[in-house]
Amino acid sequence: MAPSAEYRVESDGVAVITLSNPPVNALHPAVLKGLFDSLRRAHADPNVKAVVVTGSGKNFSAGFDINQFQKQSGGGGIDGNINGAICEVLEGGAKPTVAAIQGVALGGGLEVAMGCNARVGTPGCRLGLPELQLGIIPGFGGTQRLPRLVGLQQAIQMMLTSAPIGDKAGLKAGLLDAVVPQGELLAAAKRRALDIAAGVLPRLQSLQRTDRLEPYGEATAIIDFARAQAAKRARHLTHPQLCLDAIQEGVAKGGLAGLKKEGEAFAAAAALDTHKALVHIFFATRSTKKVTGVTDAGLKPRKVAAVAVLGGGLMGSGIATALALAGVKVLLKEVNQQFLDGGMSRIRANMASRVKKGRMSQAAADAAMAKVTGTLDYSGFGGVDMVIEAVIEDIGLKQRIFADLEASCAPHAILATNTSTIDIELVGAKLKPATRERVVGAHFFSPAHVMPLLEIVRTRHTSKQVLLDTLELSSAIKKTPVVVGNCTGFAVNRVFFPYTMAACLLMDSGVNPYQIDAAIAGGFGMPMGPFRLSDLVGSDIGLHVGKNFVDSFPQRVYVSGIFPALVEAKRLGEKSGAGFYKFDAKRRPSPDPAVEPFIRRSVESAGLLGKVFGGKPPKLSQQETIELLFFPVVNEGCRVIDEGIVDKPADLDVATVMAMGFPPYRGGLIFWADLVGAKHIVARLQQLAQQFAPAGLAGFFEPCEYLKAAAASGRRLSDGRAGAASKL
Ligand code: T1G
Repeated sequence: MAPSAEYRVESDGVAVITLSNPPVNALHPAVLKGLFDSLRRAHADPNVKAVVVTGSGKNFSAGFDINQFQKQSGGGGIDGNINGAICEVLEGGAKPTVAAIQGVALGGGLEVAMGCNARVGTPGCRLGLPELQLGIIPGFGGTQRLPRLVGLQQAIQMMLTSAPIGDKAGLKAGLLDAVVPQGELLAAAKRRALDIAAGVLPRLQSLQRTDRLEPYGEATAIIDFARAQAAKRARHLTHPQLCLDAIQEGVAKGGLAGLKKEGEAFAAAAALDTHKALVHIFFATRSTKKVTGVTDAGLKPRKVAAVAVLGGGLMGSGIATALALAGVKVLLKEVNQQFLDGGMSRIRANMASRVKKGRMSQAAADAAMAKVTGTLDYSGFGGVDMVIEAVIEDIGLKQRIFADLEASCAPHAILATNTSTIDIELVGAKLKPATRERVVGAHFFSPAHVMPLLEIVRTRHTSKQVLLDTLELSSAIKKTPVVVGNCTGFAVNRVFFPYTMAACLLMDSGVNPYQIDAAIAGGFGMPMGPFRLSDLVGSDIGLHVGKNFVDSFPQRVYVSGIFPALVEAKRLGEKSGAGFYKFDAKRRPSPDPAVEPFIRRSVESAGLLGKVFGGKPPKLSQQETIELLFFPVVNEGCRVIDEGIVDKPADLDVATVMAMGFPPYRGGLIFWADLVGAKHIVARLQQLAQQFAPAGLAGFFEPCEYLKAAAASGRRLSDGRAGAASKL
């Protein structure tokens, strides 16, 4: 159905304009034009007394059509004139207007609704201005109208967090004038519109209102506080400040001046790379579900209603929690009663923590908990659609378990392993060929009920149906899936192994690890630096996982002496109270002088200072530190693309953002690398390879063929392996 705004005049004299662009009625230019033309018709028609604007299907509107941003640079060709005029006409045109809101009214959708003289919502509707999440600011007057409807405090909160509010909060805040059941929505909106037309109810214009705005002094203090908060939370981002500029102008000089400023600030934000990066992430996150040769193969996904989880440790209980929260029946198996009790209480604790944080009610937690049944044997396994094995990383044990599963499960059941270090082909190696088709990796990230990514690892044998069903499950449990090929570390851990290694190499060259952390966290925008991350993960785990990469890719690893030394001294990180940092009772980190001797010994045994730097520790700028750590990561990312481990480069962007906290406003690893430019990355890697060659470490930096080819041809890294068949 072509995007449009449908127009009809009903017998009571109300013109109903329906925004129509399924599934979310995004405001495509044709919808906006249709809305504008319909408003003109309504105003010109003497039989029309009032206007109701609504959306087709389940939603009012999710705002401006984000696809337009990718098609046209600099704000997607938003036509300030027509859009400004729409809200002006809605607000102050010849006939009163009421918005009838079901489902979402987001961004430009809410702005259209706020242009109306009143708003009627339905239970469950969601109202918000999430533009900042896309690196822009509200552009249809939202920066001016929302503060005038709900007050600055709440308006700024809604804009800076991008979080929508529901019908109850909307009613309380004054954003909605009434909430009625879905079946009565149109009638209630029409009645209100006619009442306004008849003068029974006042015709309010949001932009003129002053009753909800805080007094000037208070308003200025709120804006100043918000500026400081935004700068602290996202110091690399300028668009939140641009949004506040527009709000401030409106407070100081009135709504019309504010609208003008909003237009300028919008254009400034839309020109930034941040905006392009965040729009890229918006679509990339939704496209990971589309996998070449799998989701386009004409198969139907089967519902996974019951899942057995093997192992109630940290991972197993987290996975069971995620499943139960989504209403999936869970059978948790452990080897003895004590371990089973431990697993069940971990799940209970996960639920309790969500209740405590106000993220769910006690009743919902109880209902989710009731989905989980414990067991010590395989007797119930015949009734499950899927098994997720999350036991210790021991190949012999896993092979025995998979043989048991082959015997106990139904022939359709998916047999998944949550291993992060073992070759999945080996896990299924002893099974019958038909069973091997049902073996897949389901790699969750810890804590599994919180982290948003699920790596689905296919082997050469995994069937398309099994992949499709696992994709379906990931949607059901609200995880973003990436389907990846089977290799050491799969996509995420493999791409990031050079990161910690490069950090150690720099530390072993005499650079202070806290300085490295500061460059990567505060400087680049990762949630934490590599040494702080190592303390979170545990140096013992890091050592164990690192060994896999050393075995698999010996020609391009750096092995530091620091990890074995820390593990031997039981400095495991946060869990033991000290690693690179020391931790207080509340697990807050601070630099630890006690780690210095370990670092000194590691620097001495590495010998890099002498071999590479002539005895003088290097003085690296923040930018050089970032490049030294991330360019080897980009290099490995390019190998992963070239080997067909990911379906498309954008999958790697989503995976690095969701699993590693790569700053989304940089667009993910490969998008960022394209902004930096393959040419520069190759030149720098070659220079580093040469510099570290005397220490036998040229291989750690040597750029791969894919990267070099892109640098030579000017192709973007995100273009993928042109013409090459997927090796997945
Ligand atoms: N434009 C275009 N397509 C959109 C869209 C939009 N605004 N919102 C969603 N879609 C597509 C999405 O790509 C997917 O497509 C399908 O709809 C279902 O979405 C002037 C400039 C509405 C809460 O930021 O938050 O207004 O993958 O898979 O989980 O100030 O989508 O099926 O092909 O996400 O039920 C501001 C963004 C725009 C809202 C639904 N608006 N959307 O979530 O399904 S800028 C937003 C969402 C703006 C003005 C400014 C969510 C959702 P496909 P979905 P969902």
